[in-house]
Amino acid sequence: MTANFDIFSDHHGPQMGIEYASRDEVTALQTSRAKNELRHAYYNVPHYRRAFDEAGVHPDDFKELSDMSMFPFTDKATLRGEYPFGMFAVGHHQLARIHASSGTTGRPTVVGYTANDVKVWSDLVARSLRAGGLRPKDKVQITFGYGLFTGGLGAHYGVEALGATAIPTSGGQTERQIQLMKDFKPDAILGTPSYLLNVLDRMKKEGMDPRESSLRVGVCGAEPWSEGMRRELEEGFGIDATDIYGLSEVMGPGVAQECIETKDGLTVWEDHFYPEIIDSETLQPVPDGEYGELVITSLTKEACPIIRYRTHDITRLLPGTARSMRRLERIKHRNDDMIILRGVNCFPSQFEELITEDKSLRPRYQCVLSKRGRMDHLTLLVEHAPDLPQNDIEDAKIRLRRQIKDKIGVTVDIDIRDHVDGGEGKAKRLVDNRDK
Ligand code: DLL
Repeated sequence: MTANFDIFSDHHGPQMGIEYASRDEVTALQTSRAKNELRHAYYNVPHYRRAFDEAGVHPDDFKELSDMSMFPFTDKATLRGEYPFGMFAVGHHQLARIHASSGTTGRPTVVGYTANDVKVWSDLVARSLRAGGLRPKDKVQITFGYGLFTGGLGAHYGVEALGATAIPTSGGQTERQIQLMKDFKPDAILGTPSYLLNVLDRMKKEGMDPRESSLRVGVCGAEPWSEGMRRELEEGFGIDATDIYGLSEVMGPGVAQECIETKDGLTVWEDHFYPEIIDSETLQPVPDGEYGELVITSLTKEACPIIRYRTHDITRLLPGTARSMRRLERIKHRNDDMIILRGVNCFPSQFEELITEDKSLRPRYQCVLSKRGRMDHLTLLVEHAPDLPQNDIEDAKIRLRRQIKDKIGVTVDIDIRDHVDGGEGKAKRLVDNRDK
């Protein structure tokens, strides 16, 4: 789908302001903000003072952006170790909100926001949604979960800050979502791509044509998704679908957003975040254009400044296009999602690319790891298209197995079913049964 949308049109406003600032202006702003943020972290969060002292660095050593590499990393384990409020730089009376990320194991990571943090976050989500194709006149169905997860409330405040109308349906209850969609006629929908695919499939199953819905745009994120998934959603609903990125430890949704006019990766809002890509083995920064792990430093956060947070997301930094700030390539996987099969490294996203190319399969799948003897073994559960005859299922199975062998170089078992649970929030792509 191409965006029938003009960036110069009146409802977008002129190309001015920080989104279109020159590289030099962005660098100057980042440098002065990073100095403040490093000092704020050092003087107000005991963990950072300890970690900087141990590394032998002081905020005054920071003179230019490349000096950031002297400072120690922060990761999920750091936040867990400081559970619940050890990473907060302000007193409780200054907090407007607390969120937490459940994670699959261990203690949750907890993040706090001052009223100003909530305002900045809302403005960044509003900026993201506008870049992703939303307009102030739009009605927006928000299917991200509301609660401790940052998706629902983060999106909600952004929709309101944009001046648009929020329809806070949260996740799940798909039939009700569809009924409300028919009755309220939203212009846009926000949610995880796997959940929007659920909605699409349910509509078709009930004999509706999703292309006849009132939707014009979908802004999707919170989990990796592929170009194939984008195609499914765009063609299925007759919409433009753009990508939104963020993580709770850094803020929530709205750290980076794909612009609808180019759909070429996610612009990082560099006035509030300083992104780096590191080699996850040497932990050294790599130049723009090279792949590695994304590390983010907040530049303006009051309640929970975050210094060099290791996201574990694999991507690379690219020059700006629709905006002057740098882009992240679509995030296809995390380095902790890697599966190693007889020495070959692979990721769920690679299977997804092949699955979405096959019309007899749906991009609803799960990678199940188990042990066979001493060897790791992978079974790929995949859903087939509705009403596919048994013979075609068998053919699809042989085809996919061969494709995986040829293109990824691994041998896996394929189990094609009429239903694979897609979940209501983030899809669980990897199930590790190796201990069972
Ligand atoms: O998922 C925040 C969010 C909500 C982002 C709604 C976008 C929309 P967490 O639960 O802390 O926060 O999970 C963060 O999710 O490190 C990525 O691995 C993954 N992720 C988030 N957005 C994308 C995306 C929210 N657009 C983790 N593409 C991140 C790929 C994504 N992965």
